[in-house]
Amino acid sequence: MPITVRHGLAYREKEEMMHTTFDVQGMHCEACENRIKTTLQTFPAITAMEVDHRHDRVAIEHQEMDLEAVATAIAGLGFTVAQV
Ligand SMILES: [Cu+2]
Repeated sequence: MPITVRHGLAYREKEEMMHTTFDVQGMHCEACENRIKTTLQTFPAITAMEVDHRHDRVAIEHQEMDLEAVATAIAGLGFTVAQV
């Protein structure tokens, strides 16, 4: 019997998560937060998120990814974004 080594899975488990925080101006309520959450969920590399309109903050936990694309997507909803 050949031994099957699941490289993909092993690699995923070892991969370090990265954390990025964006300063997002223009969120006023939970509905704004939810619009951003829905958009963030379209990025498979994002594994966790915290969207806080009270502190103008969007924090994500993610794998290697194009952060500029995330900023552009949030800006596309009508918010002003800066990476902290
Ligand atoms: Cu709102």
